[in-house]
Amino acid sequence: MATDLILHHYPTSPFAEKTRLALGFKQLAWLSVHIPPVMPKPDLVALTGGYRRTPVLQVGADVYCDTALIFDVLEHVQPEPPLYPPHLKGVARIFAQWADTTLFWAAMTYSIQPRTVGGLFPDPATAQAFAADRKAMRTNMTQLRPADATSAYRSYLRRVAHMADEHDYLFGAEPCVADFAAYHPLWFTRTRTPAAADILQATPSLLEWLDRMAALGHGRPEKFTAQDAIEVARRSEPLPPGSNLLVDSAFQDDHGIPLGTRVTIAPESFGPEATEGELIAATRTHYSLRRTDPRAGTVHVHFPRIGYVLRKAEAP
Ligand SMILES: N[C@@H](CCC(=O)N[C@@H](CS)C(=O)NCC(=O)O)C(=O)O
Repeated sequence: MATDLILHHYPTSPFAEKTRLALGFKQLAWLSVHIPPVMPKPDLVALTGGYRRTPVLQVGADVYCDTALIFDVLEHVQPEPPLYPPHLKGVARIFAQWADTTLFWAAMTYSIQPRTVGGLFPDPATAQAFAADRKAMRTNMTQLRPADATSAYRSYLRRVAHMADEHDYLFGAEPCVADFAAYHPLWFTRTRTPAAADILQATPSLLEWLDRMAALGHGRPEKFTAQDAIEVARRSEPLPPGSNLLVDSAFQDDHGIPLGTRVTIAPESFGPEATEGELIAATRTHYSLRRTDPRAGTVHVHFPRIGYVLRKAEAP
């Protein structure tokens, strides 16, 4: 059974940084496959069947989409130190969901502005290709106006700083999922758009917390190619529901869609690309699809339940 953790990501992605830092926190070894930041992504899509967001975690022929689910897998693989300490489980997950959505979009809209865009891309053509790619991804979401995003980001930074004023990490003496989720949008502002990072100066306790988080490192990455990752999938058997790296397997039917149905799963917002396959699990926490790819063979692709839309596939 292949057990190597293979992370498909690119260096400048905030959600990838969230995951790299969690790998560092847990001191894990992992294989690093760099993917393109914009479509097309044929090697990634050979594994996911459509999902194109960053990052994706592969273990053998099991493909885990979205950092919310990837964090559950990392916790399963290496329970210590915990991302979900028992006394913080509820509040830390709810905070993380806020940080990955509301805080993230305020930070991105504030950070990517005319005075920073020159520093983000090597040339105007790359900047244009990026803008067009992300515009197409935003078809299913409402967008903040830049000035509103700035006001919101300032307030959010102050609120999170109140937490960092009290202890070394947001909820106490150790980091938990909440810290990783709040870290990556601020990391983007600080490291990717330094011309806009002045907004962080008003909250010195956050700057110290950012340094403490950065010191967790990225664990032990080793370079790997996309072709080798696809070969790992092709040679591996996907794990049956109940014995994979996810927490639960009991069927929970909220949609009137039985297991065995051909379905599609797509993000609720940001990125309309759907994955099609046979529904083999729909649990309280996640969906799993089985699909067969000409290059990767039979794979199981897993999504968190929250934030994803499940539909019956259209008849061919
Ligand atoms: N909820 C997703 C969000 C992932 C996400 O939006 N990632 C950004 C990069 S930081 C993305 O996919 N951008 C488009 C791309 O990389 O193709 C997660 O937690 O993984």
